[in-house]
Amino acid sequence: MFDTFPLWPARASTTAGSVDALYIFLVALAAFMSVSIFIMIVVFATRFRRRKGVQAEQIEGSTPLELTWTVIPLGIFMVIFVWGAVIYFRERTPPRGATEVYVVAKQWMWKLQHEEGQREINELHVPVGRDVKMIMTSQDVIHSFYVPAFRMKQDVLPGRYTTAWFRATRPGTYHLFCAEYCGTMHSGMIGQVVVMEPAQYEAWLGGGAAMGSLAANGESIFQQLGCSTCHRFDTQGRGPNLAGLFGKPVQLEDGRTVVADENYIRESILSPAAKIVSGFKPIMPVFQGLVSEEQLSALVAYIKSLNQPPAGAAATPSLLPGTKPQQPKVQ
Ligand code: HEC
Ligand SMILES: [Cu+2]
Repeated sequence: MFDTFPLWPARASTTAGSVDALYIFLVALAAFMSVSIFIMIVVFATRFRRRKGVQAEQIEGSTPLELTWTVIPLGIFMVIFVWGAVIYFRERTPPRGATEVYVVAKQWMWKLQHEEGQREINELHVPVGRDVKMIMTSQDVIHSFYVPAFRMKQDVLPGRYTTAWFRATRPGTYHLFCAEYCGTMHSGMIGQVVVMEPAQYEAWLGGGAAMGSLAANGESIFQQLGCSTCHRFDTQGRGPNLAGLFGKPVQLEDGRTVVADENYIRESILSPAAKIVSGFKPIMPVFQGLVSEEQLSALVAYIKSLNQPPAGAAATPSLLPGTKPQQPKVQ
C-alpha cells in the first residue's frame, strides 16, 4: 500500500512488513491519544469556564475510575510489548542455513566478504529469497549497518562480532548507510545492497571466480600461522581438535561451559588465555595484533567449515599430521 508513497522507504525484506505494521500502530495510537487530549482540553475549558453559580464537582477518589485508567493502558502497553518482542526475537535470531557474509567496517567504508570468496567494498550483492546472515566487526570505531529497505540496523563494534540477518524479497538496489556517527566522513560511508534474481546472482558469483572460498582462504592462513602445528584432526595435538567445535558447548578449565560461537572463536584466537579449554595447558600464543580482521573472518569461516565433512573423499580434512611446524609470523 505504501510502495508508491514518496516518503516511505521501499519494503524489500521479510521483516519489513511487520516492522511497518508495528510502527504504524504506534504512530496511530500516539496520534489518537494526542488528538483526544486536545479535544478534551477544549471541551473542558469551554464547559467548565468561569460562570456565575456553576462550579465543578470535586471528586475525592474513585476506585472504578482508577482501575479503568490503569487497566486499559496496561493492556495497551502489554500488546505493544508482546508485539515488539515477537518482531525483535525474529529479527535477532538468524535462521539456520543462512548464507554468511563477513563485514568489516572502517573509517569510512564497508568491506564485505562472501562465504564463496567474493570480496566487495560498499556494495553487497545478495540473491532474492535467501536468508543472509551478516557477521560484522569494526577495525576502528563504532559503526552501524543500516539498510532502510530491509528495516534492518545493527551496530558494528570494534573487538567483537555482532550479527544480523535478512531475507530480501524484491530485486533492486537499496541504500546502505552507516547509522552511527563515526568521524569526519561519516556521511560518506554509504553503499548499496543489490538484490538479484538467483540465476543472475549465480552468474555474478561465477564472474569473480579464481578466488577460493573464504574457508579455503582461512585454511591456508591456518597453516601459515602455524595453528596446524598444535591443532590437529586427531587427539595427538597440543591443542584441541577443532573439527565439530562450532556451535557446541565447550567445557572450560574453571568449570564454566560456553558455547563456541563466532565471538568465542574470535576470542580464543586473539586472547587464548581468556578461556582455557578443560584438559589443556595455556600454551597457545596470543594472536592479537598479528591477524587482520579479514584474516580473522577467514579463520572463523574455516573453523566453522570443519563441522561438515569436506565434499567428496574421506571425512578427514586435508591438513593433517605431518604439516611442517612454523612460527606464527607478522602479516
Ligand atoms: C602452541 C600451540 C598452539 C598454536 C600455535 C595455536 N593454538 Fe589454538 N589452542 C592451543 C591450546 C593448548 C588450546 C586450548 C587451551 C586454550 O583454550 O587456550 C587452544 C585453543 C584454541 C581454540 C579453542 C578451542 C576449543 O576447543 O574451544 C581455538 C578456536 C584455537 N585454539 C584456534 C587457533 C588458531 C586459529 C590458531 C592459529 C592462528 C591457533 N589456535 C594456534 C594451542 C595452540
Ligand atoms: Cu561509520
